[in-house]
Amino acid sequence: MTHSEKPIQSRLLSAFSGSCQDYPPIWLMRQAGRYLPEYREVRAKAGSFLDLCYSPKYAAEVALQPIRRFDLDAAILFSDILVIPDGLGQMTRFDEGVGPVLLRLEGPDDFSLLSLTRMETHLVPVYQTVADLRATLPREVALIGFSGAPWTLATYMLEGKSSREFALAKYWAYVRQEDFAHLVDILVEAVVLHLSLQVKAGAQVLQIFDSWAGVLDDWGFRRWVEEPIARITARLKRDFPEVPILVFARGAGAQFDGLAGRIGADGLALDSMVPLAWARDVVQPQTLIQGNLDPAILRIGGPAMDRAVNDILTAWKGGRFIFNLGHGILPDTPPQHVAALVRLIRESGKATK
Ligand code: 1CP
Repeated sequence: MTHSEKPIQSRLLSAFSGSCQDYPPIWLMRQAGRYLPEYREVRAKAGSFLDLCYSPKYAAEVALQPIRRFDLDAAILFSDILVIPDGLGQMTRFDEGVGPVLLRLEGPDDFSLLSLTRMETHLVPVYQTVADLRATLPREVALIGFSGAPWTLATYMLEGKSSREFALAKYWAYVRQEDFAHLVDILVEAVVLHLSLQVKAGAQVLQIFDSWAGVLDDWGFRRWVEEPIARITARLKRDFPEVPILVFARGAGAQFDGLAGRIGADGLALDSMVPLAWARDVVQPQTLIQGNLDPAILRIGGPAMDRAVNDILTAWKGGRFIFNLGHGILPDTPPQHVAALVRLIRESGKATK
């Protein structure tokens, strides 16, 4: 074996096998983004937000920015969950100060216009970004690929925008179940294809974002969160058994108990509301956990952050975990708070040696 072929296991990947760790690996949801001045500069040059997502040069650049600035254990592909509807042919844009705007799907006739072939072609620049990133990153920094989950994607596709009440999506989910199942089937195929192409391009870990999992009732959670994700992971595990899959089912609450087994995940990303001792006693023996500092506390920094980080480290230190936030970094977070957070995590290892 030549030197260049020698496998260097990243701290993030070894966390899944439970190899003994002095301190946990750390990366942060939305670690690339508006809180970094260098991101805002590239964003201005790229044009629209989707132009940025579809420019391998600029998208790779902004994904690398937090890696250059902070000692993080993973980079995440710079893209968005809504490249799936855009790729499938649903008109999608991001308006300044508003957020995502989609030409909403009104029913089965619209569902049948969505095209996987179109998506595969349209998203070629995204897979190119993955390949460029893997070629550029140091080998100890893992590359995470990602996708939205069918339920969360469907909320945007049916509502046409960010929602608080999900009236339309819930109407389809609870009343028009057969038609909704047809849309979910298309999205299961789209997510499997999207994640498979990212793995083929060089993604080493996958995260599935079901940011709105917590707004469904018990039946809805099983039918529209668990069932589709279980189908996706089964397909990915068949083709890429070595690639760990993390699932962020935000707001799942007591559903986190047993969830990893039911959906075939290798780890669960927990939101900040999950009680630490409960997660340690109930969830961590079942799977690796990732999380769950409140992004608002990262923004505050100082002693409030020291306390919260210490609570998380103390609770989860004995088992498998990856340090992260409970949701994405807020845009007005001072970058020096992120630097201080990474230092705290690294120093936690020294303190216990
Ligand atoms: O103008 C800008 O710069 C837009 C801000 C922004 C950024 C930086 C958006 C708009 N998306 C992203 C990138 C992004 N989104 C990443 C990669 C960057 C990284 O993590 O470093 C990822 C993984 C996402 C995932 C994403 N997009 C989710 C799931 C995670 C979560 O936050 O819950 C969701 C729900 C979206 C949709 C989305 N993208 C952007 C907006 C404003 C929204 C709507 C959010 C909402 O409805 O509340």
